[in-house]
Amino acid sequence: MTTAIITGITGQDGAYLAELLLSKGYTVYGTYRRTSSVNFWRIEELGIDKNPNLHLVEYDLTDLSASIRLLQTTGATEVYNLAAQSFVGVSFEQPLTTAEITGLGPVNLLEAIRIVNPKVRFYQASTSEMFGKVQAIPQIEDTPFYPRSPYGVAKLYAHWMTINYRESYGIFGSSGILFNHESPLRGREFVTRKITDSVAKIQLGQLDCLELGNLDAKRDWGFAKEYVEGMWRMLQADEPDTFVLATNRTETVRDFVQMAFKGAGINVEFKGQAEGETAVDTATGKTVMRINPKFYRPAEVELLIGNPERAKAKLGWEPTTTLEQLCQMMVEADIRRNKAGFSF
Ligand code: NDP
Ligand code: GDR
Repeated sequence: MTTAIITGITGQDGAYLAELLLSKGYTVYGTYRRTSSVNFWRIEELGIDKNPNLHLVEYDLTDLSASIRLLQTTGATEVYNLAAQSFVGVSFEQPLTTAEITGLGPVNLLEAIRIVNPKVRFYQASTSEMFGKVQAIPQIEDTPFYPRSPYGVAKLYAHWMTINYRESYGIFGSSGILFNHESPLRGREFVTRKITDSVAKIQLGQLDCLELGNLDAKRDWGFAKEYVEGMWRMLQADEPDTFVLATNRTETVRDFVQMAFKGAGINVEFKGQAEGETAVDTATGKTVMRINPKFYRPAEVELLIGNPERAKAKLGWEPTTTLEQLCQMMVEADIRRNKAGFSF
């Protein structure tokens, strides 16, 4: 039986990855941070919170001694580092905290592996945000990086440190450059879930209007459950490597807004331009989406689209869920939750 550590089990990917590893017979140590009210809603929703092979461990990625103890006490042979300050918008307000957690944090784990057991396999959650102001379309593993946020810069440091520990110490460190991936378990601060949750509330008469920032940003959105399968495959490969996971399709935030309203049976028409742009319900004439400049970012990543050819060739990984199916799944989950008076 393999033992794995997942840092960030309270997050979207941590929950899906724990579900996957448990289904494969793993013993899983999932880490969470001590806060005044810890929230395990995702692993509860997946029905794995009481699985006897899942152990929840209090841990903070910024603590080297805790990282060493985590490796020592669990005896894990695979470590999936999913923990991060992961919200790009917040990274502009908290650049140092983001650097400490998202940039330096993974080095604590790499050092712990070097000290405790250099044979441990390590997965680093890298990101398409490292491409930022893109230097090629579509982006692949060798596309030059140009991060556009403190988050992107911090992730780039951790990405190169993973490669450096691979080359310097022979550590099996693989880095997944994952493009945006979403699901009903996505945090509500991220744009897709913010949209589907608000659309559900509008459809149920619980909200009048959704407020957004840049509608022109284009993203390559996939389904999170399929992406965690790719993480696992990276650590089962013969050699450590860097892999892009993406769908090779890109759409604007505006397209996603239209798709989500359609999924809730509401037809919308976009009117006006720039800060004055709105979406109007064609049946009622009501404004259901408007721009609030407070959601604009100081520097924006305008376009992301990834080609996952290497992952397909070397790992046999391929996404299958379409953006329409993903959006519909999220809208339906949010309608169900909001109807029941519950929405995390
Ligand atoms: P989430 O924001 O949902 O989860 C992040 C997790 O990290 C949470 O469990 C959070 O805990 C934990 N965490 C934050 N700070 C610390 C800390 N100091 N010590 C320990 N744990 C901490 O992210 P996702 O699940 O969406 O993403 C997983 C990883 O993949 C992240 O590293 C993200 O940056 C990266 N990524 C995500 C992509 C996506 O589209 N989802 C794409 C590419 C990369 P808490 O609940 O206490 O805040
Ligand atoms: P992103 O995701 O920054 O790509 O990072 P997010 O969903 O936050 O933004 C996507 C795009 O939508 C635009 N946008 C808004 N975004 C938010 N959050 N809220 C709004 O109201 C809004 N209006 C427009 C943004 O400007 C942006 O262009 C995510 C995170 O999961 C990272 O951790 C991960 O590394 C990357 O995806 C890949």
